[in-house]
Amino acid sequence: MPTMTSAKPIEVPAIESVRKRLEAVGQGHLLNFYDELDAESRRSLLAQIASIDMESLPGLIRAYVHQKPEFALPESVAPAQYYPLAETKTGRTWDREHFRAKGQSLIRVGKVAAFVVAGGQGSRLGYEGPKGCFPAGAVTGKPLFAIFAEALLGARDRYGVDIPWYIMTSPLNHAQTVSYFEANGHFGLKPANVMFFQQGMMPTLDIKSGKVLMAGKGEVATNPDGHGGSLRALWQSSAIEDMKRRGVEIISYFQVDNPIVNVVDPVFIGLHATAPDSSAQMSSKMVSKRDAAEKVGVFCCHGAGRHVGRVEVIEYSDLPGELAEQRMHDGSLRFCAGSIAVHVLGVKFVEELNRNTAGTGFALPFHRAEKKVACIDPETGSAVTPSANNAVKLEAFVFDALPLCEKSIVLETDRVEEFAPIKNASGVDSAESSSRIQTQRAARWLESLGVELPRDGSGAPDCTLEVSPRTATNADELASAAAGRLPKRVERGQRLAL
Ligand code: UD2
Repeated sequence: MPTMTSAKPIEVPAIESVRKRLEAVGQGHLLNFYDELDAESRRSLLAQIASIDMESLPGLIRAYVHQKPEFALPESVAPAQYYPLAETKTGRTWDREHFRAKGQSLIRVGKVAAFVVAGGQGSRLGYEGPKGCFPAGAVTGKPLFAIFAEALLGARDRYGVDIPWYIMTSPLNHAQTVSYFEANGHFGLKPANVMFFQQGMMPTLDIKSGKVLMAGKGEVATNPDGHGGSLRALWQSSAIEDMKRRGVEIISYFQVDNPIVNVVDPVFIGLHATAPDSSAQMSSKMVSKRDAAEKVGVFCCHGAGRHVGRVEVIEYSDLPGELAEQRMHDGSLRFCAGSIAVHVLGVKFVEELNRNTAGTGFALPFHRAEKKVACIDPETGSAVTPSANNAVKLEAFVFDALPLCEKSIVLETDRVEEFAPIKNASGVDSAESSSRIQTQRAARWLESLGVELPRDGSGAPDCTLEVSPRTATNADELASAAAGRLPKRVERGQRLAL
């Protein structure tokens, strides 16, 4: 199975040159315990240091540690235009079937690859392993990775083509992820079509001094560089090269936490590639925000200035309250387009982003997160278990590439059809809420096909349902896939997987 490396092998430089380089940027403490280390630990520490762009640190520390960067609202910010779900909703009419046909033909000829960002840890979930191994099927308890594999097997059945799948891991979960796929026979996919590569890491910084934290005497504390790091990792790992060799031009991007994501959506792909207001660089899906306070980024556009018309996601924490609350005449939110972190990217776009800066890579802005990070005291070497935030982690966000696109489209989708993320151990966005949405979606599809369903007093389905994306990704596909084998009715409390 192809495992791509995230960067060229690193040559370990001589200790004296490393010391000089570190001292020049105020990070000499990283070698405080060097003399105590055995030969292997010394090598590994020097290799880790060599992999970090030390020269950029003083600038980053000034910008993100010694101050909190102020968010600048784009000039005359306006809500982004979008292709609405109900074609009459915004007065914008469009021919869904036309774009579906366009997308289907691109998929059929092998121009589309799937790409999941799976480098983050499931810590919010209280789950130890890679998040993609988390049991997510409402009835079967199938892990997220198995469900996505079934979506790709379903696409193969429907379009008669193998869709290559690129999986971005991080050093925190790479080996575990790869062995999980091996142990499970790649969930029925051809191993040659499943590619793994690791994202980049950033040094974790002390919140007061900006000095790089040490995880141990021979180990620098690092954190994954955010899902925005995927745009560089796709390039550095040679995944883009591999795509080009296969004739892939379009990347269907999704997060590892959403079991009902439409992994290969022909309508979205068709719009991205052929709509007149798309430059086929990067496109996005949105759902209507539940309420003004929902914690999702919002699609906006620049109403004036150099980037007039360009689309941008503004994080909920950066969107001023008075804008978040603004209403239309019908009472709906003016800034209603919530990001579900589903995108389509052009292979050419990712390549150009990386090529444009003569091999040094392009820079998305970083976002600062304050965290508690266990480390050692750089003077004494004793362990530090912080009780308050002691660290700044820097992460890039993939949606910050949107303003780099000439023209970028946003497609509205229905929450129940495509968004049931598992992020928290309980409550909102938990396995339980995801199972409820999976059931709700399947119930809709089954009822539209004439199956009787039990409902409780609140109108919610009184059963548990799961439809594998291999069987269907919408009611029409379910009608043809399950013709003749659908029950007439589902019993109260029944658990049914199709
Ligand atoms: C993200 C979006 C939010 C909304 C939501 C939808 C951000 C900042 N917020 O929130 O606006 O769209 O998703 O579900 O993006 N990942 C990596 N490497 C990293 C960091 C993350 O692969 O270094 C992956 C991670 O495995 C997961 C995804 O990116 O698949 C989302 O990351 P998150 O859980 O940090 O983002 P979240 O859910 O807070």
